[in-house]
Amino acid sequence: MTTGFFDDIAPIVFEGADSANPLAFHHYNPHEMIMGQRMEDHLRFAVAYWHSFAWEGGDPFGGQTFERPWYPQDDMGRAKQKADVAFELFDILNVPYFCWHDADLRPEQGSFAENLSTLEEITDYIGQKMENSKTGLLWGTANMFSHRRWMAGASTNPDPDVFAFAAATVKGCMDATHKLGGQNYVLWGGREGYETLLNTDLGQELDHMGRFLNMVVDYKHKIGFKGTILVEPKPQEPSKHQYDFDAATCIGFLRKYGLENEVKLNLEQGHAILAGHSFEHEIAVAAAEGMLGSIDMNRNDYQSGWDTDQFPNNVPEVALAYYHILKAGGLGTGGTNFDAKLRRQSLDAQDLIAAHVGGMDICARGLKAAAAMIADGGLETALKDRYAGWTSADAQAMLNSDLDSIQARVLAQGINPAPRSGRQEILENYVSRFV
Ligand code: XLS
Ligand code: NI
Ligand code: NI
Repeated sequence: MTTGFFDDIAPIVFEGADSANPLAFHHYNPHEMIMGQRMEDHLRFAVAYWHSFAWEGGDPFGGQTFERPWYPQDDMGRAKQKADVAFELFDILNVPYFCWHDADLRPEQGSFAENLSTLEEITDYIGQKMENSKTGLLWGTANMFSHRRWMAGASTNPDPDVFAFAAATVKGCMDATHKLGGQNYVLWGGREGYETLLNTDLGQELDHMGRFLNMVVDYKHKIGFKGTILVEPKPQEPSKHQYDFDAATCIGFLRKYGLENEVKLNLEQGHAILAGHSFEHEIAVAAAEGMLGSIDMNRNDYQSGWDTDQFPNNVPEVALAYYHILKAGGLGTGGTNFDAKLRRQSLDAQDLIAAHVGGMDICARGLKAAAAMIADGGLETALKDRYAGWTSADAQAMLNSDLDSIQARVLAQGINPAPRSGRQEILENYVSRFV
């Protein structure tokens, strides 16, 4: 028996690029082999519980626009009803994973003890549903940014009681993630930052955040959680300045606190843009350090300049992201999480399905284009050619010498570099052939 929320819409199937059916996959074919692996296993799609089921359609100027049978979300019976509907969506989409924050799953009832016990109850309920579903947990995380107690930070809060509350909360969320067989555990520090330095000891806050993350890693090992711990960079919003600004900043932070072999990055397309980067830049930075963990595939509105969390719709951008992911050897325990929400006028249950179907198709197109570029090898050949000088014995020896001897060699050999074209337009034209 279904909840009836989706009007008995049948599971979405692959119908091919020529189909005009809006509720069919045109490009996402889970079984199609790409570079020796099933498309489903490359992309590892996840539905974000918060945007799809907990967000009520508000914006800064207006409240709830959606009407859902599980609102208001302050009751355990309705939390279970929400879970029933969520698993119906997962089945309709045939997605391998979902992701949650504690606050998305359970009713908010106030005290820590109550919230912990309702989290345990709802995750037991979800665990039973997972036994009859193919959908697994990509990651769990704690919402330590919505409630007013977090307004000055969680692990970076000037009040040690908030630090304690945060540690207790993360323990509960890690336990629940472990219980549900989660593949990763995520920390995104929306309030780990500040509004003004006039009231902030930045150095002390960073030390507390580093210590906190070390405790998270210790606890992971203590309970035998095999998943990956991930941090998610974002430059600002909700904080004016966020400590986890971008991939490079997070990597420096992880190294400073001795976490470089324990923690990887969950990179979000929209956050990359907010930080003034492209998504592939963030992916390449993480990959260069062996810290590529997982991705949140949601775009911003390029005019508004904030994190609008829209489903992806730009194949060339998505293709370059997957190109760098494939080059890095894939997503590992990570996946492609749609940290994306409907527009607030998209009221219907069908809109929720169509949004995911479109996002999955765009990612499939991007992945196929990326794999085709790799198979063709044009970009790799151009790259090898551009760096070919470094294969010479003299060039390699230089990396192990010093300024004295390099200067002597420049004088002796009369070295006088001849600039070469970077061929950017030719390479951009090349990419266009594939997307
Ligand atoms: C917000 C973040 C958030 C994290 C999980 O901008 O993207 O949704 O992914 O807390
Ligand atoms: Ni985000
Ligand atoms: Ni995110």
